[in-house]
Amino acid sequence: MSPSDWGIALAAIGLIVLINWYFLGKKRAAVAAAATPGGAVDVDVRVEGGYSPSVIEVPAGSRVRLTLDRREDNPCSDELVIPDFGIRRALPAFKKTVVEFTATPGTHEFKCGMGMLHGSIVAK
Ligand SMILES: [Cu+2]
Repeated sequence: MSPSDWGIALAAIGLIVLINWYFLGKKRAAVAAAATPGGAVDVDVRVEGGYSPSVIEVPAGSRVRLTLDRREDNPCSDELVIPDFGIRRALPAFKKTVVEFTATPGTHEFKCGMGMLHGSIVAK
């Protein structure tokens, strides 16, 4: 292989590493939250260009209190929708909004009002 071939090979490897890091990094966002003795599960979610964490694991049947910390005024994340629980809530910019629901067993999607940002609540 010529030196330029090596350069291309190294660039390709670097790109693969970067892509893996990006996607595997996102999967690591899953948070397993435990119920406190009081009963409710508290989960903090940062809203900024997406939801972080975007996958939230909670015990099935638990009362969940999501605190959404919106750190942007991008209109995309104006609203939070959790269809399975009939929730549609405005998220004021640069404020924290608390949303409560009982997590029935299963995977429940949550998203922005336009359906562009996604996350899920996994209750099992
Ligand atoms: Cu949106």
